[in-house]
Amino acid sequence: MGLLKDCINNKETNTIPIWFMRQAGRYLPEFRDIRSKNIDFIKLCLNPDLSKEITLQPLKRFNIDAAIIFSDILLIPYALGQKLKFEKNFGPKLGDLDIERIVNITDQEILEKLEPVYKLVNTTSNDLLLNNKDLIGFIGAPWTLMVYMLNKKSPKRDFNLEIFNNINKNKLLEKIIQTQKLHIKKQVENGASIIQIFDSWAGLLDDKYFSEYIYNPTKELVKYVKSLGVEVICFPRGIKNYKEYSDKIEPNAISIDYEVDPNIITNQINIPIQGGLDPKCLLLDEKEMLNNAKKYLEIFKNRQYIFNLGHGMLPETNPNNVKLLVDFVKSYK
Ligand code: 1CP
Repeated sequence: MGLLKDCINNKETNTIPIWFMRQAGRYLPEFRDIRSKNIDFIKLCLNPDLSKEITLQPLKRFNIDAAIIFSDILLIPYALGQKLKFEKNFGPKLGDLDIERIVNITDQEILEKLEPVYKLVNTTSNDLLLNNKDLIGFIGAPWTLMVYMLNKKSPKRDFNLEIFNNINKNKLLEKIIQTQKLHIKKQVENGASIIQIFDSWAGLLDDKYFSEYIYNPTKELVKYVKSLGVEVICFPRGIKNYKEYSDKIEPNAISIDYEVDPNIITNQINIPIQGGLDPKCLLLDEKEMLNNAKKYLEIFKNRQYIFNLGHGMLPETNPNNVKLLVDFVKSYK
């Protein structure tokens, strides 16, 4: 299929593969236009025509190698019957968590709620704009989902590990893993050619709990994606030990956050690396932005590397800078 897949599978590519986390989003006026007319974010995610249009928006502007489906990791708690809304200037707000009820939700009920997402994947994967490009499906890692489900809001606002006390964590974790397998399978069946696992809050967890909440559950899902014949990229934002993570989990590629030192990681890890550049670099002037990008290109010159950011694109990013950056990476020799 696309350059990303080739790169992950150790094939030579003429240019460096490139895409961006949050490449469809608020920095694009054409996204803001649709968003302003669709106040309910979940309904927008569950509108296959509009979410397809949003998924393809960045491909119409930039010479990038992949689309990522326009959806959200929090559609899983939603499909499991936990109330969810996105409030302006606040972010996600989740309702009370009833674990006993959640574990009894059937696959059928989940699939009914998420059917529009699979329709989106299906119609997008058949779009001509995706000729020779990859379509990335995704899930939130079980740990990050548990954080949102228990904290009921972004941990950016406040977070205390004590919310994990006195609840039946194993039952919840098991249900999340089973649901994520279903969600992965449906995305792949409908044409997702790569799966990315976002563990955006991995950095919050104490090392001593890593096996239980991050390594074991994520490893199980990585194995599952591979069993479907599709590549899997993991993004464990904010963790200290990317080498140990890669060795334990064995994804096909690893996406690094902007705090990872590229000079060190390149000598520690053998699998393809993705990302790294601080999204704030796209707010700098052209020369400074490209100098920062060049650093990553130089360091990762002699290995399999997918250009991306160290976290999602910021809403204040100027799309012209994105174009300059893509063209720079694409012409880099
Ligand atoms: O207009 C708006 O206010 C909506 C903003 C928005 C967007 C554009 C949200 C709400 N979700 C999305 C889309 C989205 N979410 C994508 C689309 C594809 C793309 O990357 O272009 C993806 C992959 C996600 C995944 C996601 N959602 C993550 C993991 C990646 C990351 O950014 O760390 C997380 C943590 C979420 C939760 C979420 N959804 C939305 C917001 C504002 C948040 C973050 C809340 C927080 O800061 O805790």
